[in-house]
Amino acid sequence: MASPWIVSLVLCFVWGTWGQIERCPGYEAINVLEADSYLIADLVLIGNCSSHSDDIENLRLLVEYQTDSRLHVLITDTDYQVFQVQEHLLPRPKSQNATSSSSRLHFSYTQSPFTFSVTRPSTGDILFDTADTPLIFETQYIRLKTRLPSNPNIYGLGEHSDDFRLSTSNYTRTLWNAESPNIPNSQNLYGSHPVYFDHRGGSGTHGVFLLSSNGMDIKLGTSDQGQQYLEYNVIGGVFDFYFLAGPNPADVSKQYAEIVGLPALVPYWALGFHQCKYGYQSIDHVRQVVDNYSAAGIPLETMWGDIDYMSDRQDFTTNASHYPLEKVRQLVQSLHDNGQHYVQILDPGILNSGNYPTFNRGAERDVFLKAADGSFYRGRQWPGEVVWPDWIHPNTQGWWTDEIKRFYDAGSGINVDGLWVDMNEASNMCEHLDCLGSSSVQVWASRKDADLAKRYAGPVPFQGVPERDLFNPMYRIQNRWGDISSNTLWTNITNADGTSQYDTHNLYGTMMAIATRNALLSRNPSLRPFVLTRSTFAGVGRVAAHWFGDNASWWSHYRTAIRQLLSFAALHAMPFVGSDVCGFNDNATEHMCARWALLGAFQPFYRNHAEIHSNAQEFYLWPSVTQAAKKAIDTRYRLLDYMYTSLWKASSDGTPNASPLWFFYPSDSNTFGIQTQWMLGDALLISPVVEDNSTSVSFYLPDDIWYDFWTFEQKPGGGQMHRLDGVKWDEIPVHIRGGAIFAMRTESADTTAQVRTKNFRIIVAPGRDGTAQGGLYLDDGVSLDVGENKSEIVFYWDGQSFAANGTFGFDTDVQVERVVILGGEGGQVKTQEGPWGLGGAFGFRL
Ligand SMILES: *[C@@H]1O[C@H](CO)[C@@H](O)[C@H](O)[C@H]1NC(C)=O
Ligand SMILES: *[C@@H]1O[C@H](CO)[C@@H](O)[C@H](O)[C@H]1NC(C)=O
Ligand SMILES: *[C@@H]1O[C@H](CO)[C@@H](O)[C@H](O)[C@H]1NC(C)=O
Ligand SMILES: *[C@@H]1O[C@H](CO)[C@@H](O)[C@H](O)[C@H]1NC(C)=O
Ligand SMILES: *[C@@H]1O[C@H](CO)[C@@H](O)[C@H](O)[C@H]1NC(C)=O
Ligand SMILES: *[C@@H]1O[C@H](CO)[C@@H](O)[C@H](O)[C@H]1NC(C)=O
Ligand SMILES: *[C@@H]1O[C@H](CO)[C@@H](O)[C@H](O)[C@H]1NC(C)=O
Ligand SMILES: *[C@@H]1O[C@H](CO)[C@@H](O)[C@H](O)[C@H]1NC(C)=O
Ligand SMILES: *[C@@H]1O[C@H](CO)[C@@H](O)[C@H](O)[C@H]1NC(C)=O
Ligand SMILES: *[C@@H]1O[C@H](CO)[C@@H](O)[C@H](O)[C@H]1NC(C)=O
Ligand SMILES: CC(=O)N[C@H]1CO[C@H](CO)[C@@H](O)[C@@H]1O
Repeated sequence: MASPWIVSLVLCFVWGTWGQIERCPGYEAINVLEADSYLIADLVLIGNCSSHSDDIENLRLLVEYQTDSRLHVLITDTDYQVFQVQEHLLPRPKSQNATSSSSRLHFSYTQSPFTFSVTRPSTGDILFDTADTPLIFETQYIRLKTRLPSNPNIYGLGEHSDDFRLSTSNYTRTLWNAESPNIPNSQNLYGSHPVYFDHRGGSGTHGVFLLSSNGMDIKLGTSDQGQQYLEYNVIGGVFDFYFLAGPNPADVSKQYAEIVGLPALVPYWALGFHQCKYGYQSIDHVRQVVDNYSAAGIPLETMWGDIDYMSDRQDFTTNASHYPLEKVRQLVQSLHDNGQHYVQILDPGILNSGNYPTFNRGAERDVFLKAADGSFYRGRQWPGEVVWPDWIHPNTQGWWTDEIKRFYDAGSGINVDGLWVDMNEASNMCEHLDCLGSSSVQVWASRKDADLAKRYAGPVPFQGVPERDLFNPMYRIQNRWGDISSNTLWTNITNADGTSQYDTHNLYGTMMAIATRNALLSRNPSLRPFVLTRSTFAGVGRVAAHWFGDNASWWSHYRTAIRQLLSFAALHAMPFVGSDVCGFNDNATEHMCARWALLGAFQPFYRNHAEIHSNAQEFYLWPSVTQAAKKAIDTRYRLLDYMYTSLWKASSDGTPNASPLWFFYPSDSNTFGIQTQWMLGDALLISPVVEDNSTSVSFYLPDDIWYDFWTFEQKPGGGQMHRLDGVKWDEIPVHIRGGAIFAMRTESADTTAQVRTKNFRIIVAPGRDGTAQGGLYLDDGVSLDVGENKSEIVFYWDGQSFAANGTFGFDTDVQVERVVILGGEGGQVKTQEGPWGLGGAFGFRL
């Protein structure tokens, strides 16, 4: 805890700086060199600023027209000392050398003080403009402020639990990955994604990505002059901006994925229903849950193991009395025999004990972070006093891979199908900075002489400016835990490449996810890995899925799940996400759990999970929830290939698999604030009941043709709100967008493997012009590289004729049984009976 005099000292500094910061004169651009595809200049400090730390006097500006829709603006120090995210953690896209004349974005600048703007030449819109405030670029504080239109539509800057359309009045988004029980509003949560979408209705949508892992406050507000703004206040790093031209919302999503990487395609089985609980105290308990799901007739695809399975909560161990290895192996074998799956949790904190083999092997390979005296830096996590993997150390991947291969060996260990990495913000149960007093715990010193001077011998570019105050930077971001080192790793701890937690904190969880994916690949090179991570950073979708952390069994968090889905899937290139269904903390109630079972079925990742102190909340425990879950899973499983197709599309070009209505109706301002409905893929609009215990729902249908998913009837009244009363506990309104075609299995099954043997029917939903189109992607669902063994089928309906063409490389006996065409006269449905094989193009004329 900070003592009172520290608090007043800090206030003093803050007051002291505000006046000063207004006087900061900024930089002058000199030596400007302009070419067709780039612009470079030197930026020289005009006069002292030193608002929160030392000025960096000489900067370099690089502007690249990388593609016609991507403009890169990079402002660095000329010495290249300032930290930049390691290339291997976020490989940068290469410039395609577009030209300023062909680009959809135009860069212009003023020379002194240097400010810049980005415009959209086709409309003349000013998208970004720093004219009002000079740049500040110090060793521990960088600031840049852009004008926004009045009443702007800004989205993104996750992870947060706030409104999807961000508040722009005196609103701060702090990005600093943190343990976040009950995911509070207006605070920094588990992940950092410094990208926002600025949607300007009919005139286009653009995106702005600041590639920085440093802690920051992004402030949205209105100046005294009435000018709406967005201001970056970052405690280090460089200004590395990517401006994305859109102009359609989904174009921005794709352009963003081009930078941070396309998301990984998950295995098909991951779309099944998952069950987990912290507090399954024995393997027999787990077995009962599996059996009870089966007895209730609710398909269970994957059983999860939270930290209960471990011995004293240590990774790579089992509790000998309650989870004996042989019994765990038997359970996994029987799950596999039934076509079901098993996933276990791992935490980064490694018990600091010479009696713990995982620790010893790590110590041998010197993979743990070090304190100033060369001993292992210690903290507290579930097992007690722990040390922390330095994911950047060259030996760490090998150690982690070996641990995973040994413990999860198919022949002698637990043959998991995927891994779940938790607590990787990193969450340190040492709340206060001095919680590990040297007197109270025995220090197990490093076996190696840590020759830090040799190990960190520089100079290495981007390592971070030396001699910063890595512990108490003067600019205090609004971290929910106070000091930036609270409840996590000390920010002055150094990584093996000489960088420090101060700069890499927000990458820790992503590094663990990458290492875990690599380990799974090494364990089984031909299979698509499945990794679920709590902590995230921009681009982590390349390697992992994410759930929205430790929410609670509250109606408010049921609603939050929709906003978080919209943010991750549509804006952050992370398609495989979902909330803990029925809520993690606190006790679920029957009606809430029934509604959540339905809501979760239409989100990509579908897992019921509860905390140890919460009552059990398996779907089978209440009759109404059983009924809702059966119906939900039945529907989901028949739509599984539709969902898989949209995940495949996301992984091939970044098209979002779930999105807000304004992605489809960008000119309809009624849609801009909607955060209780979502488009799943390009055909289905999901509009769940959202009020507590309610059986009514109000939802919006944009001005278009819509069909009721459950009855196939055309729904009149596009362009207005609809109210539905008497929505039963096993009902959820779903509508089909006119103009879409999608495939559904004719029946569901107990497992996703069985679903894959069922035939299809194809639903054609003609739009206003009478036509429709859609697609279906098929492959074996598990191979990392399917080669040509895949089908990418496109469906067309022109009003009279149906055609299915594309590629048909996936060998299958499954057929299309029939094609159903909606929207006939008087609401009639026309059905054309097949069957047609899926080995080649087919079609018919009505
Ligand atoms: C900033 O102030 C320091 C100390 O007051 C001085 O040495 C330095 O020359 C100043 N720099 C500029 C660019 O004015
Ligand atoms: C773009 O230009 C740079 C510098 O001239 C060159 O090294 C690079 O290969 C070019 N890239 C492409 C895709 O043309
Ligand atoms: C802005 O928000 C901060 C923190 O939430 C609050 O202290 C401050 O009074 C607010 N300022 C205005 C002008 O509302
Ligand atoms: C499973 O069902 C049996 C029989 O209804 C019940 O006694 C048992 O408590 C249930 N176990 C779990 C973990 O749900
Ligand atoms: C094994 O699990 C039981 C039940 O949760 C627990 O009481 C016991 O402490 C655990 N033993 C170890 C070594 O973790
Ligand atoms: C980090 O700062 C703390 C507090 O000042 C200090 O005790 C510790 O030695 C520092 N650690 C390193 C690695 O510099
Ligand atoms: C959950 O229910 C249990 C038993 O019914 C009760 O002991 C516990 O206090 C409840 N938890 C909360 C947060 O209400
Ligand atoms: C919803 O129902 C639960 C019991 O199922 C009750 O405890 C809660 O107070 C109700 N909430 C509202 C807002 O009526
Ligand atoms: C595709 O299928 C063929 C025939 O089954 C097989 O020989 C080939 O190895 C497969 N290719 C890949 C990349 O899996
Ligand atoms: C598929 O069929 C449509 C409509 O008949 C046609 O426009 C399109 O060119 C075809 N594509 C391929 C790859 O054959
Ligand atoms: C396990 C866990 O995260 N529990 C937390 C739930 O939320 C409450 C309130 O924020 C915390 O006190 C618990 O630690």
